[in-house]
Amino acid sequence: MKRSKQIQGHPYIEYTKPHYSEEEMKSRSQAFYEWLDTRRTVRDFSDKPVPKEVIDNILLASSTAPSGAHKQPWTFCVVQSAEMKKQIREAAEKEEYESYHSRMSEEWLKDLQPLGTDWHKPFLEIAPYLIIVFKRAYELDEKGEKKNNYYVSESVGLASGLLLAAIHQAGLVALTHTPSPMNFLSKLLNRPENERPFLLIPVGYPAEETFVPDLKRKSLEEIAVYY
Ligand code: IYR
Repeated sequence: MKRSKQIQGHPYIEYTKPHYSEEEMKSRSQAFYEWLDTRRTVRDFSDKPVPKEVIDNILLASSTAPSGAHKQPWTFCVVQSAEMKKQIREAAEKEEYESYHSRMSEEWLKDLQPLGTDWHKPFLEIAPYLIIVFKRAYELDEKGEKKNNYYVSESVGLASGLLLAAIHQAGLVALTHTPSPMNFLSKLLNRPENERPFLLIPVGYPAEETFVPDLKRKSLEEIAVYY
């Protein structure tokens, strides 16, 4: 039984972690890194259905992320309906067409060449689920008064990272898609004024034959400075 107590009038609950030996920690952390390193962004999806329970679980996993003042300032919209997916694809492709043809710089387009992206977004109709992550800029209480959320982008970014890890752990793949501008999603999904679209994440199985760019990840020396 976990012990509980009051601290300054607020409820606290005992927190314990299993104790690993240094050897165990080394092998666990290495195994976790090697497993995460097998996650890839995939752009070719299968239309094979995925049980809703899996999506429910990955959303709950994502929602364990730390957040400013524990406000959990996120809403996940899960789109399954073929009709809604079609509308999202049409609206996203319209914006992306503009982006690829006039809004993005030459340098940006060149940087994207190895990834093979363009304005066509068929995955928005093929993937069995589209998860649209919304950030909640503020809350409205019962009286309609604005209540603050804190570090909203940081919080929703953390939740999105855990979401991608949970998707990977379930044996599925995802694409972090950022159609720009994204406000068409608020309109199509009829979201309230306090919510802003953050990421559009198709989720499903990879297509039968899937190739991904042969990317290399930065070395420890490139990403870390020890003082
Ligand atoms: N949002 C566009 C373009 C795009 C931009 C970056 I930075 C990427 O890493 C990938 C794509 C699109 O989704 O195609």
